[in-house]
Amino acid sequence: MSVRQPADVFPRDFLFGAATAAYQIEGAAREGGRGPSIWDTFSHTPGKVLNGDTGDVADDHYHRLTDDLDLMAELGLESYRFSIAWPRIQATGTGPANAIGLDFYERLVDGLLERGIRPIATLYHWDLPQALGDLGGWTNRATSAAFADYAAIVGRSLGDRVHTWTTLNEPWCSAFLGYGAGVHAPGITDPVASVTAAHHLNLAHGLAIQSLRAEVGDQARFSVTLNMSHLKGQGHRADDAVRQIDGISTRIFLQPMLEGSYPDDVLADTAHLTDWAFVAPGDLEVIHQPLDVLGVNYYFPLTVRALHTSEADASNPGYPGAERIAFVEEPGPRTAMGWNIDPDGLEQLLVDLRTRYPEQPLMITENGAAFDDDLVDGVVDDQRRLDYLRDHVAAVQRAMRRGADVRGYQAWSLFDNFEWALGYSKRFGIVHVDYATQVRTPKASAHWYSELIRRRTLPA
Ligand code: IFM
Repeated sequence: MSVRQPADVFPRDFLFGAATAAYQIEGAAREGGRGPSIWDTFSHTPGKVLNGDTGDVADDHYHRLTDDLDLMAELGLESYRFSIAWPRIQATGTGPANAIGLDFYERLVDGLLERGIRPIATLYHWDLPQALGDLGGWTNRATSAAFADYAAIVGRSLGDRVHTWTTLNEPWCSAFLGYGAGVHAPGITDPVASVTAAHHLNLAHGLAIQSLRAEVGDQARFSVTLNMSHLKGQGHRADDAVRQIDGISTRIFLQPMLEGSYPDDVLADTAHLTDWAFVAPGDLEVIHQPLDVLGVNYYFPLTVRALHTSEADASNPGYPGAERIAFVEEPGPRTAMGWNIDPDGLEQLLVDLRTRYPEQPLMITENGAAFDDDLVDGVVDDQRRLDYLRDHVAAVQRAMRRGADVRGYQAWSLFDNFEWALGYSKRFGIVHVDYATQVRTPKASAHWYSELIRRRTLPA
């Protein structure tokens, strides 16, 4: 006789975990044979990162691995999503593997497994080896091939122990913040370069899945993580405004990956910029690989509107081709990033994905909030983050009741860390990090999250 779980209990195999990324927490930037990445260069360039912050030390996780693993176990995490720093494995992005770098991730993965925590490994969370950056980075097709070689190296050594492999984290940020808006490394502001980079990231994803599958076979699951928003339209031609932003931010990745084609409307919207000659015959077949899981990073909704003919073009360097679309500031509660808080947006996003790709399992690979925390007498009472997490987990549950096949939830982030161009000014962690002493203090949200994982149900 099967025992049915009550509808408000998360399934046993639903993975509750937390996420981080290498450059944001590891530090040890010049140790163990690690080569420089484009983020080392960018953060060391005056004026690029707030307060001149860099990832040189970050959370010093590289040296505190065992204590950090113990903390994850104390919190009861069922999974841990981390990224592998490509320049630790290949200092210049090509050539033989660096044994010291591989050893660090072997110790991380083995340490997770010893504690009963499933490893979810991301191959690329933005720290491209600088030597590849010097050759054009993601505008250079050769970078995609180099990425496949790197994937094979890592797959060969860790493949049998990683639960889920993720190729890229948020390729929109890599392509459009890195090569279009220039606010992320490598800091280039060229719309054509940004669209070219998007294609080479797609190609890298497909090639890496092929390499990983060849090395790992059926022993792991394979995925990619996209940042997605819930889009709302306003004003005249509201649907068109949503369509354009959705196209250049999400469907430019999702459709080639899951359907093997670029959206016609994205090709048309960008036709004045590029003829897409960088797409070679056969590329779309390579990009179109079956995915065991699609990773969803959700933080906020976005409202957009089409400009009237009397209005000047909008300045949207992260959205080439969408020059006639404006972003609308919505009232309502916001996080310290200025992002609107909208759990219903997550529910709707998941339901929409389920409608478009009914067979595709999903996982929330990032969700969380930055707030200005105070550490008082060893306690961080981050009620607003706790509320944010609780309301978004509840939204995931509602989406699951409406048919979305969601396999897990990874809170962003396990630790306060280096928030890219904003340096250490924004704290996303459920664990507070004192950057002067490196003392870790679980916040109220971490205690709440532990309890959720233990009970597997949201308190009424
Ligand atoms: O810190 C980032 C992370 O690296 C990628 N997703 C969004 C987070 C918050 O901005």
